[in-house]
Amino acid sequence: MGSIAVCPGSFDPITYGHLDIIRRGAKVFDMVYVSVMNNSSKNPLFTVEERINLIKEVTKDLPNVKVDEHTGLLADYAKTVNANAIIRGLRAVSDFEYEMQITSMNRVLNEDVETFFIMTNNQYSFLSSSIVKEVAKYNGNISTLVPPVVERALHQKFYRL
Ligand code: COD
Repeated sequence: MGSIAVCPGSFDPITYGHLDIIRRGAKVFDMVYVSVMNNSSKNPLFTVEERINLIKEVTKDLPNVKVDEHTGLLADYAKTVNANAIIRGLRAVSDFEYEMQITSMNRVLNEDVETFFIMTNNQYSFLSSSIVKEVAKYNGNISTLVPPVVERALHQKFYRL
């Protein structure tokens, strides 16, 4: 059996920071499932379907990346795709405490899965979906933060362009 990883997230929407983690993960693992977790506690800008379509578009050159969605626990999703790894990105010390908490919980819920952290690329260390949405909303330049297809989708949401 090859190595199968899940790269979970909200991806609302996908940014160059996410994409960098996905690309680097895809070099190490045989198969990477990028899974949009349908997390009801957040109030997303994009529907799950829209987020999936954007991720598919920007990862279409990566043959070992599959895009998926899941409602429920990440640990259960990992079992359904036979994953032995979870990939997470780390940006700053502020990410650490939250990541430690969910990593420990996921290990309790599924002892067959190990979480791996990929350190952000310096140029994306400040980048998050929330910041991108904020800048896009006030018509700031986001061309270095998200792929063109995502930039267009954001403009469409905010300005119906
Ligand atoms: N550089 C590097 N990494 C980045 C960057 C960047 N600029 N931006 C984001 N990332 C990484 C994040 O650190 C994360 O690893 C991943 O990319 C996705 O980021 P987001 O913000 O889209 O997704 P999150 O962090 O909101 O995802 C949280 C989950 C949806 C994975 C989590 O809530 C979850 O697992 N929910 C399901 C229920 C569950 O099982 N909960 C855990 C058990 S308690």
